[in-house]
Amino acid sequence: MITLYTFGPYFGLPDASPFVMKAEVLLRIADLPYETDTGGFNTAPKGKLPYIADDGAIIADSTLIRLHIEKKYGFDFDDRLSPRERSIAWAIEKMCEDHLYWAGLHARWMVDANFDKGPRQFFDAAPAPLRPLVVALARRQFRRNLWGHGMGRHTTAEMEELAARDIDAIADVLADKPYLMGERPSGADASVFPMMAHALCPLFETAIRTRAERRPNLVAYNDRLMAQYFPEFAGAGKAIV
Ligand SMILES: N[C@@H](CCC(=O)N[C@@H](CS)C(=O)NCC(=O)O)C(=O)O
Repeated sequence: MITLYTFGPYFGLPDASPFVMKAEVLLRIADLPYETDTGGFNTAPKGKLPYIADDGAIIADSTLIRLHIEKKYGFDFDDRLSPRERSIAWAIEKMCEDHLYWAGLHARWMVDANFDKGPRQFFDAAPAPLRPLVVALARRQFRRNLWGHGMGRHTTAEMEELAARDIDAIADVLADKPYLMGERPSGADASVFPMMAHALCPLFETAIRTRAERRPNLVAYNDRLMAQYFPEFAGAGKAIV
C-alpha cells in the first residue's frame, strides 16, 4: 500500500498544499490504493511535502511521484494526447507550479490579513510563549524563498499582473472543455485543478482569486473536479467564509 505524506485539510480544501492535492489526484486518476499520513513533514527527505513511501521506496516531489507511477505501474497520464498536446499540458502545469504558485504564496504568507486567517494556524501547536518567534522565523524563511525564486523581488502590482496572465492563459487553454486538454483528465489536471482550488479559496482576498472568478470556465472546472476527486470537499470552501 502506498503511503502519501500530507499536511491534511485546511481552509476548506483537501490539503494545505496544492502539491499534496496533486499527488492525491494522480493516485486517484491512476486508481492506485493509498493511505495518507499527516506525520511525515519533519522527516521529509527534501524538507517539503508531498512524498510517498511505496514498497520501501521513498519518492519526494509531486512530479517525481507522477514519474514513479508512470514507470512502476505502467500508467500513462497523457495517453490520449498527441506529442504537441503533451507539451502544452506540461508547459501549463509548470507555469502553474513554478510561476503562479509563487505569486499565490506571496499573497497568502506576506499579506498580514491573509496570513492571519490562514497559514498562521499551522503554528497553533507551537508552545504559546515561543509561537510569535516561530511564526516570525517561518515567515522570514518564506520571504527568503520568494526572493530566491525571484517572484518576491517584484512589487505587489507586478506580481498581480504576472499572475493575471497565468490565470488568463489557463482559462483560454481550458476554454469550454471539461478537462484542460480535452474530454478526459490528463496529468496536467492533477496540477492545474489544485492550483485553481487554492487560487479560488474564498477565505483569502487576493487579486489572483478575483481574476480567476472573472473566468466562469475556471470556476466551473474547479467545482467539477472537486466534486469528482474530493466529493467530501465540494462546496466546503464556500461554507467557511
Ligand atoms: N516541487 C515540489 C513542491 C512542493 C512544495 O513546495 N511543498 C510545500 C507546500 S506547498 C512545502 O512542503 N513547503 C514546506 C517548506 O517550504 O517549509 C512538488 O512538486 O512536490
